[in-house]
Amino acid sequence: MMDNIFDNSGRRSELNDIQRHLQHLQERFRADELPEQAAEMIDLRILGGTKLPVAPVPWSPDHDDRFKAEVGFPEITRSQLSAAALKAGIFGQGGIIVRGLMDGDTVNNFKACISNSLKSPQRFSEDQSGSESWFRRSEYVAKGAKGPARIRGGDLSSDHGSVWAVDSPITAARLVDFYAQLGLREMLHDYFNEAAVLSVRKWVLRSVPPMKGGNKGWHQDGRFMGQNIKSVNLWVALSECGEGTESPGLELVADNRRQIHETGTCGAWFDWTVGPELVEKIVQERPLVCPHFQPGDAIFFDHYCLHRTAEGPNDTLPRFALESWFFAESKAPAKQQPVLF
Ligand SMILES: O=C(O)CCC(=O)C(=O)O
Ligand SMILES: [Fe+2]
Repeated sequence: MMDNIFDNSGRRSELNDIQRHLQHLQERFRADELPEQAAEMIDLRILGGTKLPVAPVPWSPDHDDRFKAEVGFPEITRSQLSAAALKAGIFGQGGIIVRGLMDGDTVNNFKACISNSLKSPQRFSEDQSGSESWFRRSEYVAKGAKGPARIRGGDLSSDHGSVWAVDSPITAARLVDFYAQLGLREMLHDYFNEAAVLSVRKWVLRSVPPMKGGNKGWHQDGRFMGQNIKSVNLWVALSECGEGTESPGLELVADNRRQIHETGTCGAWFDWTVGPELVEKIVQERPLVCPHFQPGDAIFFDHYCLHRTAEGPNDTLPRFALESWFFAESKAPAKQQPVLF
């Protein structure tokens, strides 16, 4: 079927056909919530991601600098969110916190989605292409792709870990609905001056266990995604976490500079992480923050933001979160496998 319905010439019209078909499927899914519909959409989203236009699009990082008086990340509410606020937040201050981006029912729904996906027997099975509702590996995901990195030490328990959103088609379809309610497609189109896409590898459902005394690497996602991209990460806390809580939050440097720091030196654990001694130097000049997030609070940042999972020494509770990296379609990193949304 997939080969014959798209008999137009040119990438753009092919892409438009896929988008139209996806919209139709998404509407049906909203009514029926059938796993097969969700799975078919994932296939089409990844297939569509191979047809993206590559012609450069004019773009400027100019913004109105509305947050210039702030130290650290500015904070706004959901109703204040706009492309202009995002641009001033990310380019002016290195990121922007949005309080109450997701309501309580939606938070609980996605927490259940993550638990169900983590516990799905199919996640642990050799053949992951079956029709189980909560975990299904699309045939369009690059062969041999292993899924998100495991907790250090290779922990494969079902209570925590990460799952690619594309491996949980129902969750992915519900997330796309959530983005639609936010008006994110239009907002990101304004931000990038072109359509936005997601990706297989950087669209992640997370349940981070409390690891007293653990230590996750400081990193900039641009270090491994490349810098010739345009990105926005929407990270949503589904659990109360961060400073003053008992759940692992996020530590971030509020820094608007566009530079990738040296990695693999200054005491770094991995070749892609920034060593703690270098981070110590950087935070003498730029604020280090570990925001206190309520469930449903979110932060937007891009591939230059230096951050890590914050392992509090007194953590006792897991933390659920959604990580959605969006890319401008003409500058999406092919290695991450772009995905339409
Ligand atoms: O959720 C976390 O702890 C890590 C998130 C992260 O590194 C990211 O969103 O890029
Ligand atoms: Fe990251």
